[in-house]
Amino acid sequence: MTDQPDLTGHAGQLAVAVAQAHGVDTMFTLSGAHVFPMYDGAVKATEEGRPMRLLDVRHEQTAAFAAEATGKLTRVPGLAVLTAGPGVTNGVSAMAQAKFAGSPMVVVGGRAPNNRWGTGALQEIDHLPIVGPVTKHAATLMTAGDVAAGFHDAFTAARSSHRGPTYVDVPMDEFFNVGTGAVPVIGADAGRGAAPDTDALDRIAALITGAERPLLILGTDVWADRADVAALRFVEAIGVPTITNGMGRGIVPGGHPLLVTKARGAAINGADLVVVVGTPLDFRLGYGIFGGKDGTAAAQVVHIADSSDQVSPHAALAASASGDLTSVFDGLLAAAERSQRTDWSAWVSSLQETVAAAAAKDAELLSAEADPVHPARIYGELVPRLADDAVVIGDGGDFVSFAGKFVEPKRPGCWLDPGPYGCLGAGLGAAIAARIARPSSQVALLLGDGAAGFSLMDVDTLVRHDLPVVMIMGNNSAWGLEKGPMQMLYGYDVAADLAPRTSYDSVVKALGGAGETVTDPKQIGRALDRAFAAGAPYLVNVITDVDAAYPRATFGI
Ligand SMILES: Cc1ncc(C[n+]2csc(CCOP(=O)(O)OP(=O)(O)O)c2C)c(N)n1
Ligand SMILES: [Mg+2]
Repeated sequence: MTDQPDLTGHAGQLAVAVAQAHGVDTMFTLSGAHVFPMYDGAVKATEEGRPMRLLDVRHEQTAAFAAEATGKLTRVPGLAVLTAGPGVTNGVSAMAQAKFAGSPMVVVGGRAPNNRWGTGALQEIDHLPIVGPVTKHAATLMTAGDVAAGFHDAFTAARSSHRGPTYVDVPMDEFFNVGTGAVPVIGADAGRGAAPDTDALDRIAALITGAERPLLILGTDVWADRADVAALRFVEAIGVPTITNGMGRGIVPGGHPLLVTKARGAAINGADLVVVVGTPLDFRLGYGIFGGKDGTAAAQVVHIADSSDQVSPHAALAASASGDLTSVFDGLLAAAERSQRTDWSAWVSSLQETVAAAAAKDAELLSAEADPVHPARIYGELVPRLADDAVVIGDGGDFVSFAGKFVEPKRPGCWLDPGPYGCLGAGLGAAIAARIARPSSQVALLLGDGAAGFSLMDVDTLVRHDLPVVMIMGNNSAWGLEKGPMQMLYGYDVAADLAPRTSYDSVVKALGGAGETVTDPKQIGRALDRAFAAGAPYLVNVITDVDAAYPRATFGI
């Protein structure tokens, strides 16, 4: 970092200038006097020819989820500005979600003034003990003079691997005060991780080339660390079958012969070596135990992460490495090319046969004529209508699990799910962020009817800011992902039903958008065409069969 000459202005102006230096162009917020200086900073910067868009929403969770999604999509920290007290506490779930998913974002909080602290000022609460556990860095900047350096620290921590949410607040009296500070100049290499240990890469390359049935799993951090291109180069050069998850989806594009996500069970249970890159060995990956069923040996496991503290300590590992993931893939490829590798053709073709069989089985569900509609049919209609650069966002239970099965992104950075924190309600915030980050792409938000209740009022934000997105609802009139498991465990369910066939499209219309209810599977395609052509926020409310639950063997716990 080199510094430009010092800037003098009120603390909001300093904060906005530092955010802009880090590449931020949008501030997600909901009004509160404690953070007015941030708004005035944005207005003044815009007047001076440095535009900072103010995107005001209807619930702070939406602002914070929009910032999280911006971080995921652009790989530049998203910025949420939340007023003191309830504004900040309403953003806590999104911060926790960002911590779990390694999403770069900065939350700026208001704070009761220093000169009244301890005397009972409005919303006087110390936020740091609340946000500390859900952020990677949290600080109160006590004077206007601390703001430029404090914001730079927050952005730097958010964007450096392992990425995550950071938090700063400024006491209200100091926020309005004038200070001086340095505005940083951020280099192209900002946030890049450490160089990986070459001996570790040599050991891992030897494990890979010597394996008989290797499997590679690519996760969110491969995308976040900008290693998606190097990862695909590695996969194609050595020909290793690959599964992707989270933001890793699309790195090996849907339909690629080495993408074996649809043969997940066969791949995981049949592999003798599993190399996991850029995602924790958590519940989504069986806590790092692969195979070992029916008396067969479990696979050897290699874990590679963007930073050393992300290597899962609980798993028995044959090897591990950490650091900048582009260097990891390039280093592994160079080492692998120096040695002879085992012939994997039988392993790869058996997985490809399993993929083909699974795809054929999917095709039946994707064209299901059932009445009420089977949720899979919605994807049968949606997937052929998606362009390669479409952004698909999931917010729901079973309905989104079906999407994970049927939507295989063609490009990385185009799939947003809540990640391991699994928080319902991120949908509208993520859709707002996607519409801004990818102005010429389709944005498809998949909503469960339950999930929609958390954030549907923010259709108002889409309307006010002219942000057309297509919302597609699987409306089974239930919290389906809880109803099914409760039935399985108890033989009955409670607290799992929602009002039948609610006309959520009418809610969207009342807020100034458009939409329709669909009950006939044959009408879904035409409804989607109208939605994508509408140029306005549009909800296709498809009434689906509550009994068509996503098939699950476990509760994921
Ligand atoms: C904030 C939050 N509250 C509760 C849950 C627990 N939960 C997970 S899935 C689910 C049901 C979602 O229902 P819906 O969005 O209608 O999707 P469906 O499963 O019916 O397709 C619930 C309540 C959660 N993940 N997040
Ligand atoms: Mg539902």
